[in-house]
Formats: sequence, structure tokens, C-alpha cells
Amino acid sequence: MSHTIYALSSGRLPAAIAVIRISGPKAGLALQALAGKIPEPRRAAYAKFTDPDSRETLDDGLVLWIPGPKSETGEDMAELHIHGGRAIVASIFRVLGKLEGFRPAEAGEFTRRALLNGKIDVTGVEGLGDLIAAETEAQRRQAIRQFRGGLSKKVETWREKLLSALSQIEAAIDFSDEGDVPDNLLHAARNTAAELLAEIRLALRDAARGERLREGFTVAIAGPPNVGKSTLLNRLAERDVAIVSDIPGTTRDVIEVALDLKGVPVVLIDTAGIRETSDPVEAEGVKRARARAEAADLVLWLVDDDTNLVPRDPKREWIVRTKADLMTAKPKPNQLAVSAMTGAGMDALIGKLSEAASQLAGEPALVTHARQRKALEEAGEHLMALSKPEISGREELFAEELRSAANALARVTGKIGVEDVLGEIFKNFCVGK
Ligand SMILES: Nc1nc2c(ncn2[C@@H]2O[C@H](COP(=O)(O)OP(=O)(O)OP(=O)(O)O)[C@@H](O)[C@H]2O)c(=O)[nH]1
Ligand SMILES: [Mg+2]
Repeated sequence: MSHTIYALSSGRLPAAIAVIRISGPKAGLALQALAGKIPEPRRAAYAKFTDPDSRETLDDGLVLWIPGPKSETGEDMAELHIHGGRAIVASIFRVLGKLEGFRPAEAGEFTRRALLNGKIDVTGVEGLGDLIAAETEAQRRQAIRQFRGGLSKKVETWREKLLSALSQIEAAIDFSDEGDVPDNLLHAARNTAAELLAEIRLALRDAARGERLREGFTVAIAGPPNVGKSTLLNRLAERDVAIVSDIPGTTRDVIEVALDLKGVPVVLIDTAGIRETSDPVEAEGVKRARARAEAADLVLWLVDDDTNLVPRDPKREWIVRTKADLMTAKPKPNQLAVSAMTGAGMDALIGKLSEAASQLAGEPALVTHARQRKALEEAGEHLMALSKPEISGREELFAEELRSAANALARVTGKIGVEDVLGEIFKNFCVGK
């Protein structure tokens, strides 16, 4: 029989209220021991919590009783809402720890039990992880859609269509004398495959956007030393993050700041000024600056003179003239010119940045994790294989490709191969989740 697990599911102590969750076959026993009663299911009830050995009152608060299987984990569950003091939580844990068959939950163990009991599928677990990690509105929207089964419902309908085509073909193979499958069946299966392929491709088209929205839109601030990169970063972040000085070569480490621009998470990166240098420490900084600029979604290339630079790729690189307060000439139309000192031109720059970042938002993407994308890509490859010339006339191979495509889809939701992905999907989960 499995253990009954318990954990603090609310945030850091001390806090006004702490929530302890209990799940497992003996969850009801914990309520009996601590609160002396099991309240009506799914209704909050007031309770006094006592140490069953010493009869000492530990705290008072609310209890919830959620009997399985209609609970989050599918098991009997209880929640204690107590005062959020460290000693109070410790005293409740002490009582629970003494009960037989009880142990503290491991990271993500409540969700893991929900998964194993079929209360949630793998994409739901991924969505839940993202939902809790979401820091901006667009991230929240994408995560809640995933958590509520956006992707898995789609994938399940695709899989059902494939399985139905497959079963007809298999039946035809089994019942015909020569193993011949009527052409109309093969034709219908090919049509289904083509339709699904189009839908899968459409979902995959948004995958890069979905994955990026989780991580954030990265903007590297780069350029020669002393052009005002760190000053601009501080101004955009509205706080003093990076050291600014008139000595060229001030910044060496890569400095990252997270911003929320119109609901889209933006990671701003300040880097070392790029120049030839004999200082090995600065040279390392320059190397890192180059690498970050290379990997960023967008590079703001800063210049503080009027040399006419042309961006290599205007979509991914913008030239920004800094220290506009010192400029003698007027900025040219369409030129991005800012003064981090006076704030001139900052609104225009921020507006353009928001616009670029918000392209990541839009309609929430269905595919948001590399794991999901890879399984879908694999399904797509098997569907494409159906039209290969070497398959025509070979019904077993045809059926095999259909089966492989259906299996790849089943891996998206974890219908098969769930053991292989447990480590990956739970790696960022914490205790109490
Ligand atoms: N007048 C004026 N001075 C500025 C402006 N922005 C930055 N500066 C000055 O330019 C100098 C260099 O600024 P930083 O922000 O340290 O430049 P950086 O590009 O980060 O330099 P490195 O880290 O050395 O590559 C400092 O003395 C800043 O005060 C501006 O908008 N106007
Ligand atoms: Mg700097």
C-alpha cells in the first residue's frame, strides 16, 4: 500500500496562513488524529488542532476533506489551513510524522500521483509547471490553455482518427486471402493522414513561439565600449543594475534583467563593449558578449557617433544612436536615437520593443515544449512516409507507419512512454506541488 504523504503547499514561512496538504489512503486518519473529526467532503470546517499524545492545542484553523477518487491526486486528500508560523507548521509535521504509513512528500509528488492515477496527462503536468512559473499575462494564458488540455484534446482526436484508419486496414489484411487491402481503404487512410499532417504542421508552426514565450524574448545590448549600454539597461530596467563609468571596458560580465513588456517576458542582456583587447578578463567578456548577441532574438547595436551603420539583418538587429543629448545634428527620420540621460527617445524605443516582443504573444500556441514538438515531428514523418513509392502495394508497411504515427502521438500526452519522461517533466517541481 502506498504511503500517505504530506507537505507545506503554500509559500515561504512565516506567512499569515500556511496550507498543508495530505494525500494517500490514511489522509482521513490524519484529520481524526489532529482535528478529532472528518468534516463534510469539500466543505471548509473550523477545527482545533491538537497533539493526540499530549492533548496540547497546537493551533486552530480550517480543514478540508476531499475523498478520492474525485480529488486532485485521485486519492483521499485533506488540507489544513493553519497560521503560517514556523513552529506551528513544525508541530503539525511532528504529529503527522509519528503516524504510521506517513512520510513527507517528495518534490512534485502530489502531481506525480495525479498523473499515475490518470487525473492529468503529461501535457497537463507541463502546463501546470508553466502556470506556476508564469510571470506575465501572455505566459499565463498559454500555460492555462495547456493545463486545461488544449494540446492533449487535439492530439487525442488525431490519434483516434489514425487508429480507426489503422484498424480498418488491419482487418482487411487479416480477412482477405491474398492480404490485399481494397484501394478505397488505402485511399481514405491516405486522405486522413494528409489532413492530419496539415494540422500537425500548423501546430508546429507556432511551436517556436510557444517555447520562446516560456523562456522570454531576449534582447542583447551590444556595441563598442563606452557607448552607454549599461546606462540604457539601467534606464529600461528603471533601476541601477549595471555599473556605469566613463572608463571604456567597465562591463565584463553578462548582466540580465527581466522585464514585462505588454505581457511578454523580455530578458534584457547588457554585455561588455566589443573591441580588441589584450586584457584577458575583458577579452573573455567580449567573447561572451559576442555569443549572447549571436543567440539573442534581437540585438540593439549601440553607437554614440554619426557613423552610418547598416544592420546585417534589420529584423534581428537595430542600430540605436545613444547620447542623443550630445547630438548636434537632428536625428534622421526612422533613426532610433535615445538619451538615457534625459530620457529623450526612450518611449519610441520601448514602443518598438513592445511591438517586437508582442509578436510572441497573440493567440496562445498549442505546442510549448521541445518534448511535445519532437514527438509531433516524429508523427509527421511517419505520416509523410505513407506516400513513399516503396510503400505502395505493401500493406503491412503502410499499417506499420500508421501505427508508429499513432504511437508518437500517444507519447505527446504520455499515453505511452510516460516512465521515460517523468524525470524531465518533474525536474522543476518543488515540494508541495
Ligand atoms: N551625455 C550622455 N552621457 C551618457 C549617456 N549614456 C551614457 N552616458 C555616459 O557614457 C559613459 C559610458 O556609459 P556606460 O553605460 O558605462 O557605457 P557602456 O557602453 O556600458 O560601456 P562599457 O561597459 O565600458 O562597454 C558614462 O560616463 C555615462 O554617464 C547619455 O545618454 N548622455
Ligand atoms: Mg557597460
